[in-house]
Amino acid sequence: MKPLNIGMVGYGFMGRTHSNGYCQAPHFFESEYKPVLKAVCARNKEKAEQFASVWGYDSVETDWREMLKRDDIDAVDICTPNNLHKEIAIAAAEAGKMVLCEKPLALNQTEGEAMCQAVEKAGVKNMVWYNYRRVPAVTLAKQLIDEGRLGKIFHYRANFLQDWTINADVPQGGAATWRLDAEAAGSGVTGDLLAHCIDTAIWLNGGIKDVSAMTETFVKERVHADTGEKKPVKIDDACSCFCHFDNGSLGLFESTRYARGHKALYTFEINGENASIRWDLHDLHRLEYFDHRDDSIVRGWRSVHISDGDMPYMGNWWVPGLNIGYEHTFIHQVADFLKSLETGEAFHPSFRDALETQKVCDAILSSANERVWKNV
Ligand code: 4PW
Repeated sequence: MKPLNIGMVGYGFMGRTHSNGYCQAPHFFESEYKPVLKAVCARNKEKAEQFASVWGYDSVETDWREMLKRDDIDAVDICTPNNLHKEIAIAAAEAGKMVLCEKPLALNQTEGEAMCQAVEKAGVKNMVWYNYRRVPAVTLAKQLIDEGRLGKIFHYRANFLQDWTINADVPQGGAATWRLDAEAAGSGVTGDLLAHCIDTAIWLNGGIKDVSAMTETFVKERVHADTGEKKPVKIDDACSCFCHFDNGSLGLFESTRYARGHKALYTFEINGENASIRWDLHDLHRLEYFDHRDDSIVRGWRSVHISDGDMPYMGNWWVPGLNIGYEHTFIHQVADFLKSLETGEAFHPSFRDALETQKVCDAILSSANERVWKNV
């Protein structure tokens, strides 16, 4: 087996999901390549060492630039806050490393474009961790749409709802809450949550032409974890948006962290002339399907349980009837990336694919600011 030596920058929640993906993929998916956890990099050495010992990383670095100098690192995985993606990704590409970057790709389109140019100029493999593409039910949705089962698509609607920032005492900044700090995150729910909906939508239903959006920041000031001072909140707490897709269908999206009762409710529904599908992250192993061509006496919404071996990815898991979950999306992403190294086929989503989502997010934010429709 050929080793794929991983150097990870950052060690938070996403560091754990990715590390688990690297560890598990070779146990369930055959490949010439095997990820090797070579180094984890973080400014706090003690925490990095603790992380390294839990996940089995061989070594620890405290400066990512030093890690990039190492010959024993093939791929750099960026799990830092969003404001560090660009600098690390470009330097990693220039050092000839593959670059695996957490979503969203960048703080904005300009940064994203520079990152795309860097990986393309260096000719290094790259990917962005939009993991929901690899929920088996979502991959099945892609298959059904590509087979033409839905027919012409009229509507695409998606929501990503959470409720963890309703309390005004939640700080901005800091290790756990950098997502509320515009300097670190770039935007709020648009880049953090809606970006997932947009990525999936573009993958399933094609490009987005234009958008009309509104955003709101419900809690206007929060203590900054670094300084203890109250500061204006500059991220969007909620975002609602209409769009036109290139294929003529209409899109409707909503993301918020103020939907009491919802912790991570990602849902979408797609309506075509022949059939509709809908999916819900809280019941992620099912795809709801309605086909108008069914005999009228048995026509209705079917709840397809994704477990048989002929369903996407499922032949590699347990026996029919048994569920898999959220962490498996990252395992699938690693497995597909390893496969793309083996076959030379393009991997999705690449930096270039993720730039399309970035462009839509930028257009959404400027539409909301200027209160006008924006072309993407
Ligand atoms: O990327 C997203 C995160 O930032 C995730 O998919 C869910 O929402 C879980 O945490 C946040």
